[in-house]
This record gives sequence, structure tokens and C-alpha cells, in this order.
Amino acid sequence: MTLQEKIADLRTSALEKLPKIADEKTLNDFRVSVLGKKGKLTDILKGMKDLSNEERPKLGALANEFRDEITSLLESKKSEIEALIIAKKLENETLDVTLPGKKVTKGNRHILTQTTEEIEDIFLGMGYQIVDGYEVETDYYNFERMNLPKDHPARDMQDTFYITSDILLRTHTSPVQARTMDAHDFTKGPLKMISPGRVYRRDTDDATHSHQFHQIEGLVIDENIAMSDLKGTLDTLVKKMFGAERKIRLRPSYFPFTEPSVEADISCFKCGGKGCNVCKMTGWIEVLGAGMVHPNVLEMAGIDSKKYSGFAFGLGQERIAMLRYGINDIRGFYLGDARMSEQFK
Ligand code: FA5
Repeated sequence: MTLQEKIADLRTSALEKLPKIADEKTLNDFRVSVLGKKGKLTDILKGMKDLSNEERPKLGALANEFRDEITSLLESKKSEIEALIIAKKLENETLDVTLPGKKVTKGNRHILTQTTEEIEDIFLGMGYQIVDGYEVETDYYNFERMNLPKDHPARDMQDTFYITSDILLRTHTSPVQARTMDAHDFTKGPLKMISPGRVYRRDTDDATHSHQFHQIEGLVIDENIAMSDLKGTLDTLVKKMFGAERKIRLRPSYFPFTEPSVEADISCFKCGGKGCNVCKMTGWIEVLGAGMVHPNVLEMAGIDSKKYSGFAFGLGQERIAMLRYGINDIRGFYLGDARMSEQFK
């Protein structure tokens, strides 16, 4: 068989096999076996060295023609196979628009955050500014500046977690009072601020007490501030938060940093005042401490207590939220149970 005939033979068999190929791997194997370095065409062309000078270019031209033809057929076969693969994929991956969508659950802010923001709104409406304090405080601001010198027996009312003998986790938001008094320029007007934040105490946890909880401190200092201003402010707060029907009672109390001092109770949400386990059979739940700023506290901040007077209060946010929403155990706020939060969307 001449080389020309061998090429013709190879062409015939190639043209017969090619259309039957249906995948990329077989197509590639076929290309290597026909046109590859060790393929059939190369094998045939090895015989060229025995041809005459006239025959050699003719066979070369024939071989090139064959290579071009097969290469172009391989290309179109490749595109054909690729198109088939895509078509198959599309067939399997069709989008079923009738399937129900995945439900995206929407979160919501914690009920304590919501309560804080609500109280903030009420006070912003009355012209107060909102001030941040430090959760890690000095003994000086937490106690001494609040008229509680070292060894004062009233320190026992707020036992705390000490970091060093002078640095502690604040027991109340009242140190923010001293810090804002120090920073305030009274030539520019009265001081009216609230300061929400977390506080810590070595209290034993029960339905209404936690060792860490939240307070909102309030402070107003100006000339001629009287107890009636405090009463009116607390009344506005309670009416806006709980509605006019909820009863509030003020009873005399003692805080070293206010004189006179009061504590405010709100009628129990659970028993309406009859007495139950939530209010410890008293019918009332204590929500805040308040009073007229003690002259010593003003003087320690360099404020003339003969010219200026003020009132302050510290309310427990958890207690307010419990009363507002009928939550009967304070520990529910901190457990991180989504079912608790979801009720307050
Ligand atoms: C104080 O902390 C004072 N600094 C409040 C104050 C500020 C008085 C300014 C005068 C002037 P008291 O310890 O009573 O006061 O706490 C205030 C409120 O925090 C309480 O009425 C109560 O609502 C809440 N509270 C106190 N202890 C706890 C506790 N362990 N768990 C949850 N809430 C608490």
C-alpha cells in the first residue's frame, strides 16, 4: 500500500468513527491517536524519507490537507459535545418558580433595649441630653463623690465586685452624676441629663433581683429646682410608660447622695396591688430611687449649693420592663432564649 493509500485509509476510518463520538474524553483520545506525535499520521509520514524529491511535497500537501480537515471536524465535534453538556445541565437544573421560598426570619431588638429607647425618647422630649458612663469605675466616683466616704456603713447597701481596692464594677449609674457635674459649664445653662447603662451588685438572684442589671440615672441642676420638679418629672414618666391608671407611690427613703430621699413603687402588674409572689405580698414593686441632690455632692463638684439645687433619680430598667410587659422573672431577660425576644417584635 502506498503512503497516499494509507492516508486515504486513515481518512475513511476517521470519518467513520468521528460522528459516533459522544464525549470529550473519547474525542481527545481519538485526536491523539490520529494526529498526535505518536499517532497514526506521524507513523505514515515516517515513510516519507524513502520517497523521491518529487513525490515528497505531494505527500506533504496531502498530509496537511488531511490534518486540516480532521482538525476542523474535531473542532465542530467539540462544540457539539459542549452544547450537549450545557443542554443536559439546563435540563437538570431547571428553576421551579412554584417552589415555596426559604423563610428569612427577621430579628428584633431586645426588650430591654426597646425599653431604654422608649425612656430616652420621653426624656429627650423634655430637653435632656443622653450621657454615657463607665461600667468599670473608680471607688472615688462610685462612692466617695456620692457622699459615701470609705467605711461609711451605707456602702453595705451596694456591695460590689472589686477589681483592685480602688477600681470596681459600678454598683449604680450615679457616678455619672459626678462626672457630668465636673464637665458642665453652668454659665451656658442648666444641667439636664439621663445616663442608661449596666450596673453590678453582689445581690442574690431571684425573681426581681439580678447581680447585673440596668439603670437609668437622671440629673437636673439649676437655680430653684425643688422636690415638686422631681415629682412632676416622675409622674410624666410613669404616665407615659404605663398609662394614667397605674398607681405610683413615693415613700421616704435614704440615700447618702440625696436629701431628702424617696423611693418610688408602682402597683404590681400581676396582682394589681393585692399581694403575690412577684411583689413579695406587698402589692408594690420598687422601680427607682430619687431625691434632691445632697449639698455635699454639689460642693464636691465645685457647684455653689446655696445658688444651685437639683434632683436625681436612678431607675431600674428591668423592673420597668417587667411591669410594662408582665414579665414575672428578671432572669428571663438574660437567658438568650429567642422565644422571649420574639414576643416583643
Ligand atoms: C440606687 O442605685 C441609687 N443610685 C438610685 C438613686 C439615684 C437614688 C439618684 C437617688 C438619686 P437602689 O439601690 O434603690 O438605688 O436601685 C435603684 C433601682 O435599681 C431600684 O429601684 C430597682 O428598680 C433597681 N435595682 C436595684 N437592685 C436591683 C437588682 N439587684 N436587680 C434588678 N434591679 C435592681
